[in-house]
Amino acid sequence: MGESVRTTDGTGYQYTDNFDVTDEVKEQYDRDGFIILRNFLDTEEVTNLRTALEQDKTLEDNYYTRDDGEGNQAKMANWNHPVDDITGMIGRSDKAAGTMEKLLGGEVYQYHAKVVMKEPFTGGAFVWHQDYGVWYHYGNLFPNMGTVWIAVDRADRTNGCLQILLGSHQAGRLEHVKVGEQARADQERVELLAKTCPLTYVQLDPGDAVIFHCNLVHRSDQNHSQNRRWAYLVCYNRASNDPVYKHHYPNYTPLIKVPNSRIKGCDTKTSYEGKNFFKDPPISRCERNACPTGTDVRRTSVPGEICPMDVRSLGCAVLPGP
Ligand SMILES: O=C(O)CCC(=O)C(=O)O
Repeated sequence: MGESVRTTDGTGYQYTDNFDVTDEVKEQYDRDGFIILRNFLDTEEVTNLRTALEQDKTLEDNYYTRDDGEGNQAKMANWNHPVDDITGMIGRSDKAAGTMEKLLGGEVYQYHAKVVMKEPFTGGAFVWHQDYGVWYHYGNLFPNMGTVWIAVDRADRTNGCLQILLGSHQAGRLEHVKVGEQARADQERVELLAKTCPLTYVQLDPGDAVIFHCNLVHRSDQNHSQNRRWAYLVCYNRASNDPVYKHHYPNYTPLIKVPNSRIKGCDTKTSYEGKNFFKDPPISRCERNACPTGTDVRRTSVPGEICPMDVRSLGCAVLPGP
């Protein structure tokens, strides 16, 4: 990778309820592809979130894994809709959804939320990718999408924190290929980009957040440390960017925003009802071989192009034809 390696230590905005997406914040997001909000969740909020996730039996029942191609498995639980529990209140809060609306320039809805669970010693890696590298294939016509990534535990270089190529979103969408069970951005292009987009380790304390653009190239290492690294991610789509293909993530669903105070005010028990967990079936159950072109949802794409079925193992049968 490139010569210039940075960390986010000492950078970012201290979040308070007075935080606003000023012109300066927006310019930074547009230039770098991300912003960091320290203390995005205060100590009580992140403690409540952590407790809720640790006690949540549905996470245990609904998590799935993705082979990282390096001998470990990335582990995550993934659901679609925000409800009234603490995870939903965070996703619907003014500080998450409201900030995202200002960064993306219009009304947003929750495209999905997930908990990425990097357990001590065994936590899997994520290969270099752009979220839009995959979401594009689901019929999101514009990259008007982004993620609020919240540290539930401290995330640093020792336990596999997020790594980004600063400003790489400006390159637009890259080609992706399958590695292990993940989609990896074109390696040569990533290496070339890394010469000008500094590799940056996003080191965060619990409650800190990084909000990033869907074309920002990112990855994370395996966790070889004794420290767990869990994160809670809420991914948003612009309401105007309603996906044109029906798939496992939702079409536009109005998001009912709530004031930040509701995060502390809500029950710390998480709820299952209405969330619509999406548990990726194992790759062996993918019906991609039945697909006439072996490629994508429309069954018209160029052979060899990355297939959403391959990436997420949806099974062709669940998606409409052309
Ligand atoms: O949390 C991480 O380490 C990376 C997660 C990620 O890149 C993803 O879920 O797409």
